[in-house]
Amino acid sequence: MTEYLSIAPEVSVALAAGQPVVALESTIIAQGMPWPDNAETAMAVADAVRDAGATPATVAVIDGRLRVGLEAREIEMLARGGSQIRKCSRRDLPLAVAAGAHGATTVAATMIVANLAGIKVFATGGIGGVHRGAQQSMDVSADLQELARTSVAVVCAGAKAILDLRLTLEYLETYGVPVIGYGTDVLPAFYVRDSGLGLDAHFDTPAEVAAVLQAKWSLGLAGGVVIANPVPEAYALDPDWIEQLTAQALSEAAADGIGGNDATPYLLRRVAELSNGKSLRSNVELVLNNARLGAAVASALSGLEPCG
Ligand code: PSU
Ligand code: MN
Repeated sequence: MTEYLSIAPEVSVALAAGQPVVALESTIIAQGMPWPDNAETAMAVADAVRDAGATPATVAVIDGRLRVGLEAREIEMLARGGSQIRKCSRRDLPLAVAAGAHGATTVAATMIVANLAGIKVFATGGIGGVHRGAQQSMDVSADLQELARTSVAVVCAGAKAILDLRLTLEYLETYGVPVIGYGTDVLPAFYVRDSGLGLDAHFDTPAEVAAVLQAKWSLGLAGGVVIANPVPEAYALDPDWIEQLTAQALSEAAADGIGGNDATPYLLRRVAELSNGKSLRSNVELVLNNARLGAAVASALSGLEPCG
């Protein structure tokens, strides 16, 4: 495995010392935001993790190697490459590795690599989910299967309303993935704090969240946990307005025949354009907010007995 995996010295030192580490994904850099906001955000997110007392570990495939902890120039390369960089979910990892290519890792692929490195907490913007119309298209993000099997906690602002959030929660329930509201009783919907869908757990401190992770993995219940952290009030957007823009982006995607791997990046980009960048501002702030919570949860977890 070390033939394929390389962990940055700073990250391996922290892991060996039992210090908190937070994994970060790279699809959000290459496909999730436009240049140069993507590069600036990636750096700011790593700084936010550091300021909160943990070590950031951005995950990507670089020249065919699974990398945990990137240098600034590598983050910039992925950010400039944008959609030219291969978006890597579970199925794509071996292809990118064997080809010696670069790849931006999704939530699913980042969980896989974080787990290989021994990192338990991962912070991002939003997870993939069951797409609207999945009854016909069968478009269900591989992120959900990964959450079912790989023991990494994912801090996110819920999932975008470009998805069918009710079906996404059903899927997670079926596969035994706890969805915890942080400071909320309802699933946040990315730019919006309240999707209207209730959750079964609500915690207000990182220590309570860490106790759930500890209990789950100590019990041998493999798989992830979704820690749903609403976008800060000041950056939340109007739900009706965002819904309208989302509906327009979805119908344009259908008209352009966009599907599969390209669906999520297309919809993200279109909603950002239609909102004159307001959605991007909100996106940046919610990712920073998740990075801070990720660092706090990783710190709380590092104070507990090793589990799983
Ligand atoms: N949601 C966002 N921004 C993103 C993504 C999701 O708000 O950048 C990315 C994440 O990397 C997620 C991926 O894992 O899209 C899901 O893609 P798909 O639906 O193709 O699995
Ligand atoms: Mn998909």
